[in-house]
Amino acid sequence: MSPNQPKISLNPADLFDVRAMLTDDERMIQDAVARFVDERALPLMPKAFEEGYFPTELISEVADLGLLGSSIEGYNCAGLNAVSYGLICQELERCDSGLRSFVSVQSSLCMYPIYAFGTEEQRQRWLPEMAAGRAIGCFGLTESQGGSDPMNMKTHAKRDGDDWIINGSKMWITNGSIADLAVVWAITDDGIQGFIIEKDFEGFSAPEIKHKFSLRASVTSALYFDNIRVPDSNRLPEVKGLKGPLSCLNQARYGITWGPIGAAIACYTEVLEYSKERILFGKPVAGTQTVQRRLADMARRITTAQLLSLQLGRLKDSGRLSPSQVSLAKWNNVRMALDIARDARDLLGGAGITTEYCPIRHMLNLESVITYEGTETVHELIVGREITGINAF
Ligand code: TGC
Ligand code: FAD
Repeated sequence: MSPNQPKISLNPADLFDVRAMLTDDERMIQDAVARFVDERALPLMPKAFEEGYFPTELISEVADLGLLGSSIEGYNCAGLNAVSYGLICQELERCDSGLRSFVSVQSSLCMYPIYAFGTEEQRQRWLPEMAAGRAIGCFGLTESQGGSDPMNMKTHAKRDGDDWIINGSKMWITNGSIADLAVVWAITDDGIQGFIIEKDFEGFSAPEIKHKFSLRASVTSALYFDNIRVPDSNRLPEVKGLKGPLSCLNQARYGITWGPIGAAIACYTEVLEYSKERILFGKPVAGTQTVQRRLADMARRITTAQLLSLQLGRLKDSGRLSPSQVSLAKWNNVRMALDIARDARDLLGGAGITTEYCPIRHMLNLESVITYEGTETVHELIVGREITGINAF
């Protein structure tokens, strides 16, 4: 560096200028979602979280922005690349993990399997409606006896003429009670298969799970299937076996590597400003070595996560993505955000325990994010299996 070169001023929330590595289109998409978050979504979130509801008035707005099924080509979807989808998740989760969850489930877990494994008729029927936010979807894989081990599912579908009879239940299902359709994975004589269950099918119910301390601004439900008769035309014919649901999880987990970066940035920027203004022992608390080390550590971990997700996105866009790379990034980035949210909460002192500041809300949300879409341990073991060649599950 020449001694005369002017000092470059760095953005504390983007110390390695990751934004400069984005294309103009990617930056434009990020800015549009950031504006929506700041102006429309963020003002609603503390109340929604406190009172425990998902602000459904945002659905048509996220649809108008093209955020539902944004990676899908055709069917009135935006056909964006993977990095753009990641940036969408990052900005939405800067608001609240519940808002990002809504979009992840609709896009990656419900629209994606219909697009990838459905018939043309199913795509034509559901995808444009879902892109417009007029039909809401959910994804039923987890069951109460153990979500980490979906191969052990009990929900089953039995062939009956041109129909299937489905019995069983699913647990912890995002969007369940507000969904018009559920993509449900059930065991059949021919292995695991996916079915589209419509909300008015007789024998289907989706009661909301209450008393949550986490993801309070998101709908979480149980799904019950009591002798539901489902026509074969509602079966997803193009996939059999666990690789069906796991391929969907791959899409959603990829987005989840980006989302928590947004949550972490929200906590870090808020506490950075607070600690510069908080005067203790006659000086800003940000002027103490301990607090500076903690803030610097947050910046270090956010920077690492940003670089990880961007490279993951570039790998995905070039068709070179491996599921274990997604696992490593989901594990790293959610852990990073949860640790930052907890530390930011502490740096706010007593002020950190109300919804006036965001860290406690993000911290509580991230307790779900570290569990769903594969727990931290599941992702560690996927990476462990990749590097040792030994399955430790
Ligand atoms: P294994 O028996 O080896 O493999 C089965 C088949 O699946 C293939 N496969 C994948 N395909 C695509 N993407 C992936 N990530 C895949 N992983 C495996 C595999 O090649 C094989 O195919 P084939 O053709 O040979 O049959 O199964 P495994 O040992 O890999 O799986 C074990 C384990 C523990 C990794 C898996 O069961 C697992 O991931 N468990 C965690 C379950 C989970 O994440 N559930 C999430 C539920 S959905 C949710 O939480 C939504 S929250 C949404 C929100 O609100 O945002
Ligand atoms: P378990 O699988 O019972 O795990 C319990 C503990 O055991 C965990 O700490 C786990 O890491 C550990 N463990 C598991 N296996 C091993 C092992 N081999 N070695 C060591 N430790 C192990 N599911 C859906 O299908 N659709 C949804 O939309 C959805 N949304 C969700 C929303 C929320 C808010 C939450 C909380 C969950 C949601 N889930 C959804 C379910 C989620 O995917 C599961 O909670 C998750 O997969 C873990 O399953 P489990 O809760 O049954 O925990």
